[in-house]
Amino acid sequence: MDIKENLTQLTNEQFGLAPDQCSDRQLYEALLKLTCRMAAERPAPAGERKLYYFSAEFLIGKLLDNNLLALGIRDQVRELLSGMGRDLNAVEEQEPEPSLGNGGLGRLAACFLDSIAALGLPGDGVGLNYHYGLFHQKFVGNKQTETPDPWLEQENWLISTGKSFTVPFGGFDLTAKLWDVAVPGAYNNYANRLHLFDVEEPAAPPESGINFDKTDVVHHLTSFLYPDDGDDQGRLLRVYQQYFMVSAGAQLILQELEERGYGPGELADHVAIQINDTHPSMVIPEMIRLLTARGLSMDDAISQISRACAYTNHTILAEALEKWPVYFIERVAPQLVPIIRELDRRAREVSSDPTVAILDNNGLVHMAHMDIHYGCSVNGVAALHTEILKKAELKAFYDLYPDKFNNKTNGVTLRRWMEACNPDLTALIDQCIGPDWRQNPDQLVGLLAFIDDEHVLNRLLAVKQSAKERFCRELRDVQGVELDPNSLFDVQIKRLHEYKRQQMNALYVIAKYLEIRAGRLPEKPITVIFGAKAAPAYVMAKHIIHLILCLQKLIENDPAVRPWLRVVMIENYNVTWAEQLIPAADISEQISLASKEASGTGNMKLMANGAVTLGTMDGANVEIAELVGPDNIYTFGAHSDRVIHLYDDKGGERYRPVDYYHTPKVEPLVDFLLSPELLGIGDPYSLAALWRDMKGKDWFMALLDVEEYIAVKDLAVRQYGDRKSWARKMLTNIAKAGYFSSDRTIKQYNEDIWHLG
Ligand code: 26Q
Repeated sequence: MDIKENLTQLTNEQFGLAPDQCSDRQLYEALLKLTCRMAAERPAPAGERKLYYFSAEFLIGKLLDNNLLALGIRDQVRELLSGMGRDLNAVEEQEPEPSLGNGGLGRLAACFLDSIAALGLPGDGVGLNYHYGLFHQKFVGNKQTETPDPWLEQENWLISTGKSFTVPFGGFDLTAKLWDVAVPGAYNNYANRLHLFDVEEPAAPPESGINFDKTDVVHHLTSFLYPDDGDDQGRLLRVYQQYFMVSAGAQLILQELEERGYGPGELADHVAIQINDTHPSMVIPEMIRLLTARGLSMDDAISQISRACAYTNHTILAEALEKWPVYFIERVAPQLVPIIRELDRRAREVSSDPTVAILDNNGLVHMAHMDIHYGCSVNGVAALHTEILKKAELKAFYDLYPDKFNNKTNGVTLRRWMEACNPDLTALIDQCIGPDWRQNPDQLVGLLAFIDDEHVLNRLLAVKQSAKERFCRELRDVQGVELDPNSLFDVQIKRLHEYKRQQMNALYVIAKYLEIRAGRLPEKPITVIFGAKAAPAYVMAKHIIHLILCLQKLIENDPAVRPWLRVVMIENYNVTWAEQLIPAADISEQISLASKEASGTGNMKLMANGAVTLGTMDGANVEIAELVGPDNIYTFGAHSDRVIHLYDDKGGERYRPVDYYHTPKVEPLVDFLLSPELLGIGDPYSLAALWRDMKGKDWFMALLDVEEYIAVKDLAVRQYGDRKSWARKMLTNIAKAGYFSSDRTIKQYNEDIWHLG
């Protein structure tokens, strides 16, 4: 049966209507059913070894468009609908976004599943079915407020498997029901699965706000995704979530192993487990528990798990490394405590260095330490990040196990982040180099043959211009803000964190504001666009959002400045906004304090869509800079070795923000936070708190780099005026983006770690 007949049958069955009589909503539901069914019918890829990618987050974003593309029916459906006078985009707007992740780590997991399936490798995701994803952000009185984000509708992507597992918590058992989301592979006829576990009786929706009874574990275990800055009261529930996920996941692995005809003693030959940061680390003791219960000796169980498991580190911020009090684990999963103690005892036999122990003197279990001792691989997510892990953060472990350490520079799926979100650019690339770059993204370098082709350069500029216009229409419709699509779009989109230094970008805005007020106009009107959520309990991050929103307001109401400089913060920035904004960006802001951003992945998405990076030598920016060369990127700021030196007490040289504050260029910018203009708009307490912090603490050294940042950004704005030369920069960035395809990353994981046969 072809697509048209299928769709007609579905709309008839469900609504008693022909497709052309259906509302967008009805068409969405019918297409969801159709694609869900087609994907679910596909077989899993075969292989001697199967991967289980364990992650507390899978930020999958909307799935309809993505799945139509992977199933190879996107163009067909689009034409079918347009033949009926309907628009696929309008239908796709009906889909709620599943925001089952905080940011980079969760989105990376989603890109990886897409690539694993596209490469035809056997690999499933294992995670939790949160009923509310990351909170919905609203701005009220120039401040962020949070409301719950329900995404699960009656019609959704979850496939009921009928499978369930009993998870033994201290004092009670809980049934984990397994739901699957099908992950169809592009270019083949296979599909993998994203396994999402849920409680049997999820709680009713909360009455208001995002607070709930965190002690009612039975009903609330899967209610909410935790924000990446865990507040204390939720910490215990987070451990419950983690154990629920890994226990049910480990039981699923053993069940599938048995179904494939293998015994528990053959686990490592047939199973690879990737631990996405430390959130799933309890899978190690849990699997040991299950294996010994099935008759393996402790030695054999440890040997199996150690060959099967691999760990990815995503952060070098010490405060983000998970350490759970042993009494938490005693309460949540007491059966794991003797196993963890045994693992600690054995680790102490390998090394007497107390800094590599699993259990420390304060009764904390260091989850990463367990992963490193009892996994076969430890990887960082960009070259610089892995080097810093080896030389600094995890040096003691690197000395112990040099062969376990390896780098896997992140990547993004170009199917979602070019093909799906930027069809005009995709068409232009196809016309230049043909369609094969999809399966072989390195072929994008073929675009360099057009570096002097005026026609191609002009079309590239036109593609960018129309993406900007499209974005402006969307923003006007949704948020009521009108922007100038002829201005330069300077884009910083990522979680709000002090180390990412949105505050430094705000200081640039202040610098420009003051110059324009003084009569010095920029070469080109600039629109500074932010998208960022702050963890609800992260006070300083909220002060920074407040500052940005106050600047937005100030400039909106200033007719002298407004034609030259605008600031806008997108409300509720999420994957769906990213898909619209990334094609429209001219400058990609990647300005973290060097050494702090493990990789970044937005930098890759923006580059692939022709934005030019303005960044520090941090994370994957370093690799971007190497690939595109100095003419096609703007870099600035202190390098990571200097930053690391400024942090350690040994050198005697410490960073003191006041030394940088008391300079003629910087002081007026910082002091503007307390200007009558801003105090007239904002909350004096919040602005003063931020002012005090910048001057007196500035832990992430914004003042160290701000002068150079402003100078380099001004240079970029000037050079943007030379349209032809800018188009060449754009083209070079796109041409070199092939390296950042997650297909490349996954091939490397497979070759070096998973060996999926
Ligand atoms: C921890 C404890 C309690 C509650 C929440 C958390 C938590 C949750 C999520 C801590 C961290 C995260 C997410 C981290 C993250 O997204 N890291 C990013 O990973 C990307 C993919 O590798 C990198 O590109 C980014 O550089 C890195 O910041």
